[in-house]
Amino acid sequence: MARDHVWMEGISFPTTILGDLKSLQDEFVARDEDVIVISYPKSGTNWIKEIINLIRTRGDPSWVQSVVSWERTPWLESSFGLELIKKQKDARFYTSHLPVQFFPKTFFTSKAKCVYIVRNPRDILVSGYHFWKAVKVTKNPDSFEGYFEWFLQGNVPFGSWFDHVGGWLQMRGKENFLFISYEELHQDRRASVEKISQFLGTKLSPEQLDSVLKNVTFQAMKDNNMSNLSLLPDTLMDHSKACLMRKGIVGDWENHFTVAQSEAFDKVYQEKMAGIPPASSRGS
Ligand code: PPS
Repeated sequence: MARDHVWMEGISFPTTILGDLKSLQDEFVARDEDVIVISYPKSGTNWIKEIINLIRTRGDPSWVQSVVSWERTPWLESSFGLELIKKQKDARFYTSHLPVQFFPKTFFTSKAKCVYIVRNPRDILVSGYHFWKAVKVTKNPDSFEGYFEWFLQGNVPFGSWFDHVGGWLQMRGKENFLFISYEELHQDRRASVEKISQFLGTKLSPEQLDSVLKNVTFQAMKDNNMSNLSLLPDTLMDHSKACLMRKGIVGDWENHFTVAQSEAFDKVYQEKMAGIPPASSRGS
């Protein structure tokens, strides 16, 4: 059954969002040793999480093959995730889709390391259109045309892509921030994993690196029930309608957008992103 969004300060969220984001912002204490993956939904969050989990285990896949991803790398903005983060001891690793203005204040004065993944927003739109149809804790799109408009207006989970990316890109240049793109991961997975492990200060042997790479292919993650979200409870997701590991390609938007939609998207992109240089990847 379709649900609606929850609105806070003009931003729409899934109904699983913490009721009190203000307390999270004021009271959560980020630690210098924390590692956080931050992203706009459908950017490749789970891919980066898997890579970092495997870097942390130096390529040993037993952890990613035995513990579900939302317990390995909990969500900061859900009460379930927040409780797990509080129980994590050293070297906490968690994740968030929150826009920058909702993030815990202590984070900005800490040395916590953040990996922010960006993706071509056209592919994000397509990925979200398919995924949100199956999610029971947010508003479900009923047509691609309708969802296209919602996306441009920012009436989608976690708000406008343009505002999210524009907000977080202000952190560019800080040494505890790494911006990486879905497209560069696709183009050169080995170089990207090396870049992430270097950022995290973990030196991998050639064998360990090979094992990370082997376990983060699209097929390996699709086949891993601990990573593909197939074990999410039916109360959250209708697994007959969509799956996380859908296509995993660059440029699927070209199979969905009409010429008119492509032109309309470009126009909004130019307007909203004027003056904001793209991250390490193409945003357009
Ligand atoms: S979520 O629900 O917001 O956390 O989704 P997120 O993980 O950010 O994004 C899901 C998309 O990432 C693709 N994905 C991958 N692509 C290539 N290789 C690997 N290993 C991989 N893992 C996840 C996934 O297929 C979703 O993209 P689409 O375009 O829908 O296939």
